[in-house]
Amino acid sequence: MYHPRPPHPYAGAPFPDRPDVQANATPANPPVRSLPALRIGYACAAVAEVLREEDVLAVFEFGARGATPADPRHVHVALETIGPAQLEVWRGSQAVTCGHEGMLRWSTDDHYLFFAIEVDEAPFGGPEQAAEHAYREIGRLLDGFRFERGGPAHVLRFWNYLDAINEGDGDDERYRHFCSGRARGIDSASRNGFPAATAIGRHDGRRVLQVYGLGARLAGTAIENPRQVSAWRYPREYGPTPPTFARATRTGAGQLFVSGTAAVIGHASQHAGDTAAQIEETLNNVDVLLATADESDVGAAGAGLVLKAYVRDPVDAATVDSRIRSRHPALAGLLVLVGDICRRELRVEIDGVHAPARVQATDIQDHSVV
Ligand code: 3EB
Repeated sequence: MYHPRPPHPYAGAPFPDRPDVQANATPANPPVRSLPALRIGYACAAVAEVLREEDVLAVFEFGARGATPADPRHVHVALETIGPAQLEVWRGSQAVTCGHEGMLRWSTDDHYLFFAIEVDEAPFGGPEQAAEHAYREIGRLLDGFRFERGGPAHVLRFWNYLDAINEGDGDDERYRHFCSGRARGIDSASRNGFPAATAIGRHDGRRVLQVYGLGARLAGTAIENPRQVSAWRYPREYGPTPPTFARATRTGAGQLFVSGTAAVIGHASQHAGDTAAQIEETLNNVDVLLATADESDVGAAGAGLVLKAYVRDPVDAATVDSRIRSRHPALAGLLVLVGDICRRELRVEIDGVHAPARVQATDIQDHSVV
């Protein structure tokens, strides 16, 4: 369907299924071959209260203003919310330990590893070097990390937030600089291929690159979208270094992390400037991705889907919210944030996670904060 193009350095980057290698399995510590689901939901609550619960792996506080976090599990993302300030809460399945390691914060329930880093761009001279540094630091954490029950952490998912993502023309756009630095720094964090990702622009004027992500005891499997050229194969017109992410990651728990998805078909943006048409196209892309990933039980209603939508212009928030809810009335959660998408003509992007019914029944619904 798409024209062949010269191989890119990342062309064919494999994401092989790795058997779960559990180095120190003993009769007292038998190998655990399955992964409990990560419980993800949104809440309107006080951060301090949520952090008191011992299974909380991470709390993301969205909103223009937020406290400077002290607890390593607390991240403030300065994207405006529509309505009251909102929290996203990740819960593990047993008591969490956490700490700081240089500029990094991390937490683990011994199944999952959460990590976050904020890098001030100024000392690095811009988003490119800041991104390279952020990803190298994450790589160093991963290289040194072992779960107590054995084995390294495999990255499943990254989120990236930077100020003024579309500033600068052509190859000087800050997003393109970010992509170049990320590609150089991401080695240790992408041994099995690229994880799913999101990259969104903030409007807070703080030139601080924020990267956070999730690793797990079991490697994930990358899934690409047949309607879209793989991002790491984007042609030169989108910048000197293609974005290094997979369209989705299937986790060892059976959950599906969906990358930031926009109205891109092949490699081209569709419906420039038309939010209503872009949101339908974006939802079509998500549907095709879910079908490709064999999420047969998601159904048209979107049961088990927890989504986030990013709108460039707050004026579009209500339309986006209602279009998503009418396509997926059984949605488990939706948060609409104001943020810039990495191509200027794109007005909306969606990401999220789907938990199959089997996973929800045992792990999610009992504890969900939605
Ligand atoms: C796209 O399809 C839209 O650079 O990490 C989506 C998800 C997008 C992740 C990234 C970019 C990224 O290309 C943009």
